[in-house]
Amino acid sequence: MSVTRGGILSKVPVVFVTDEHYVIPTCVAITSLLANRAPKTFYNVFIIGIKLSADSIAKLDSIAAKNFRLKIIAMPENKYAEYKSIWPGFHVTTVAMHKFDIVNILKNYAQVIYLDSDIIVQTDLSGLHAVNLKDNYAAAVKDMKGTLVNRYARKWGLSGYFNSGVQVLNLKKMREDKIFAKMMHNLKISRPFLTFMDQDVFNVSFQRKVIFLSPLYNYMINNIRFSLRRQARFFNLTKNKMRAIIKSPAIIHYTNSRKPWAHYFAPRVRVWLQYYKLSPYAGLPLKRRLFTQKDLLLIPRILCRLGLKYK
Ligand SMILES: [Mn+2]
Repeated sequence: MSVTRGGILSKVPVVFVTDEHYVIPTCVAITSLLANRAPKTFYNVFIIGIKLSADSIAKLDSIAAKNFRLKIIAMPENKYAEYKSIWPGFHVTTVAMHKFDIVNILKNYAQVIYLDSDIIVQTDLSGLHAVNLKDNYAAAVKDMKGTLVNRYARKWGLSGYFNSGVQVLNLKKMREDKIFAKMMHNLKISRPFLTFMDQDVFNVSFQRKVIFLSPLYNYMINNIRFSLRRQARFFNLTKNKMRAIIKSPAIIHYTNSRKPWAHYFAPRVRVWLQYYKLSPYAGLPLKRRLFTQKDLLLIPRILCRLGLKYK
């Protein structure tokens, strides 16, 4: 453990997985992580990078801060080709495969925080990293839309269904119980039914060995579709507590299709832009759209409502 003049540093390993497509949000997420940490937190950030361009690598490497180390782990192409030859018709996204593979890639680590790239961190995460996982595989937040709308918990026969975008992973226990092999097996047998594939595989493979965290640590933008009362009830919190979390979550997760880097009008777009302006991409214009594909489909319906068009 490193010792500094101010005392002992708490080392927090954080893992991201990104391809070229998600480099900008990854940089912005890291920028927010560093902007909001405690003075004694040392972030050891690992980027599992899939086919990143030289410019993207340079941008990631240009993020510099005290008590911070960033390591890009460039993954070889066709790493999972063997699975393709074993199972005909095998198809999963490469990013998802690398998420399962964290347990093997970071083989010297016992416990890490995994973060999706579509997030903003608003607090220090050493407290989250210190969660005692005991013999659970992970700590994560329940996915409200996935549970109530998509009914994934019922579909997979689970008592709880978590979102895989923010997870404290017990890599040690996962290795002991050969979870990677289990994940590959579940991927194979459940493939025809999967609609939300990598999150389902995490849920089915971990079964009930998961600690459910407060929504503070993964406030999913999708939850704004539910009333305050319903959110409070789902997470077993008082309305006041729930309101405080919605107002200022430790982690904002942009789970909806309107991503702030791609759309002018998106929930919590301003907070995302604030960190974008502090990131290595500041000054480079984003390619944002006014409408999503879904919005365009709504136009005829809106015109009908206004009496401007008849069915
Ligand atoms: Mn996500």
